[in-house]
Amino acid sequence: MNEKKLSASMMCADLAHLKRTLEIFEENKIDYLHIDVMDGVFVPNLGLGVDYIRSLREVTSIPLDLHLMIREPEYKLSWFGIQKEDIVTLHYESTEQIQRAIDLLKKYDCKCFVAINPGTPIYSIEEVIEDIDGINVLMVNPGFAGQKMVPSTMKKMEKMGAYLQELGKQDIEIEVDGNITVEKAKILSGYGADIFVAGTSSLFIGNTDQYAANIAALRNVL
Ligand code: S6P
Ligand code: MG
Repeated sequence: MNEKKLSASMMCADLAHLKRTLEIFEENKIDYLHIDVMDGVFVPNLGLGVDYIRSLREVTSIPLDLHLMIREPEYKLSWFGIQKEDIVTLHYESTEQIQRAIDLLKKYDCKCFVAINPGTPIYSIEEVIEDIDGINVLMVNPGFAGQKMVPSTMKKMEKMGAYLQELGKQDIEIEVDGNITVEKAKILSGYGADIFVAGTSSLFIGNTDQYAANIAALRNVL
C-alpha cells in the first residue's frame, strides 16, 4: 500500500497570512503544496503562475504538486523550475498527444501524473499507465475552489482501485482533488486514494489557528 499524503491547495491560502500558513504546514509535515496553474483556456479561470511558484520556492522547501490546467503543457514545462521531488500533473484532455507530453515531462525526473476530468473515463489512461507514477482523479470540474463534488466521481473512485489491480499497477499513486471533506477523505482512502488535495472543504476551514487541528482531523481518517 502507498503511504497516505496531504497536498495543501495553495489557491485557497489567505495571502495576508501566507508566512504563518507555511510555518504551520512545515511544523505539521504537509507532504506537498498543490499549485493550480490555470490559463483561462483549458479552464475558465486564471491561476497561480510562474512568479508565484518562484517566490514560493524561496520561502519553503515543501515539494510542489503542480497541477497544470493549461493547453499543451508539454511545450511550457521549462517555465516552472521543476524539481526532482515535485509531482507534475498533465491533463489527459489538455493535449492531442498525451504520450508525447509524458515523454517530455519525464526528462525532468519528477513524479509524472496524469489528471482526468469527471467526464473522462478511467480507462483513458490505460495506454500510458506504464509511463506514469500517478493519476489525479478530479472530483470537480477543474477551475475553481469551493465547488461541490460531481456525484459520479465517488463511484468512479470506487472502481479505480479494482481497475489498477486488474492491470497489476497498485503501485500507481491515486490523488483525489476537489471538495475533499474529512468524511469523503475517509471513504476515498478506503477506495485506495493515496494523496488528498486539501482546500476550503477541510484544511482551510477557519483561520490559521485551526489549520493544525484540521490537518490532524484529516490524518486521523486516512
Ligand atoms: C480545482 C482545483 C483544485 C482546488 C481544490 C480546492 O480546479 O484543481 O485543486 O484547488 O479543489 O479545494 P476545495 O475543497 O475548495 O474544493
Ligand atoms: Mg488541483
